[in-house]
Amino acid sequence: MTDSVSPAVPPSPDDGADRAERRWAVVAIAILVVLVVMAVFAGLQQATMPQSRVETVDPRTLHLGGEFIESNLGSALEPDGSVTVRAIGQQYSFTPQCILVPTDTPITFRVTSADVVHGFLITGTAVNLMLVPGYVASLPARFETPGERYMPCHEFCGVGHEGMWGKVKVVDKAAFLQMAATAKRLSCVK
Ligand SMILES: [Cu+2]
Repeated sequence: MTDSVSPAVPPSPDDGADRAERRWAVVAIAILVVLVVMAVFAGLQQATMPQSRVETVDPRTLHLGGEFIESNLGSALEPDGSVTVRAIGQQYSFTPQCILVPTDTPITFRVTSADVVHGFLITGTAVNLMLVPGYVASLPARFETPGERYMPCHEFCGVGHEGMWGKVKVVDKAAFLQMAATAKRLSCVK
């Protein structure tokens, strides 16, 4: 028996497909490995280096006591002259529905959600927060000119989402201070 008698094997058309298949398998496995490494890295990083400032609050007991009890919502004048605005988002409204703030004053928004994720956005400003139940969203702001602005929920939160919006009324600082002299918590809800 010699090699010379065996006929030459023609290259099978399957060979190319086989090679391409292998190449794609390698690519798919590489993608999987990258994703697993990313997931492990993100998990470890979250566990070892949590965000520097996370404030939690129990969404089930907001109405029973603590910072976000109804009587504490609205705008409060602080001893240092700044204003803290506390509000809640819930399906499908904000409390208070109309927020009153003064011009030319450092303002801190402190907002949370009583149920699902909502958005808190004041049109024409940089105020844009995500309200996640269980967490306090906080943001400093300042309004230069008086006027009325809309405050729509911009995170889809359920069937009534498009009806969820409030207003922000920016009033002259002097007028605000006058109102703050007689009421501890201010809003423009009528
Ligand atoms: Cu909403």
